[in-house]
Amino acid sequence: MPGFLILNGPNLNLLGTRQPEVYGRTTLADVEDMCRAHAKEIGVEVEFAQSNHEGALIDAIHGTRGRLDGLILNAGAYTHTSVALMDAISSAEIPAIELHLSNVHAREEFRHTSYIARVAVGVICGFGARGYTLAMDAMKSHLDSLS
Ligand code: CA2
Repeated sequence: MPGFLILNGPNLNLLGTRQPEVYGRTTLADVEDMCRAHAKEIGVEVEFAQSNHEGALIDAIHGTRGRLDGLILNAGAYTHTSVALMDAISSAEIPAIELHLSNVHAREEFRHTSYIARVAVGVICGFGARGYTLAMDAMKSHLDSLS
C-alpha cells in the first residue's frame, strides 16, 4: 500500500479557531480524521503531522526518504519564503503536492510566490479542507501513472 505524509506548517494548528472567513471552521484534527477515513477508502496509508518550526518540517521531509511514496505539504507561510524546505523536498526524492486551503493567487501579491511549487508535481489551492482529500486522490493517481 502506498504511504503518504500529510505535513502542515506554521499556524495551521489554529485552523478552525480563527479567521474562519479565510480558512473555514474545520479544525486540523477534523482534517486528520477526514484524511484517515479517505485513506481507507482509496487504499493508502497516511502519516499526519504539523509543526510551527521550519527545521522540524525539514526533518519530517527528510524522514520520508526511502520510506514513504508521496508528500502532501501545506507549508503555510514558509511556502513563500523557504528555500530550505524546497531543498529538503528535492533531497527526499519523493513526489510532493503543494496544498493550500485558500486560493493564494486571489490574495496578497507575496502569496503568489512559491518555492515549493518549483519542486512539486502540482499545486492544489482554494478548496478549503476538501483540498486535502483532493490532494490524496491526485497523489494516488500520480503514483498509478508512474507504474
Ligand atoms: O491557505 C493556506 O492553506 C495557507 O497555506 C495558509 C497560511 C498562509 O500563510 C498561506 O499563504 C496560505 C497561513 C496559515 C494560518 O493558519 C491559520 C488558521 C486559522 C487561524 C489563523 C491562522
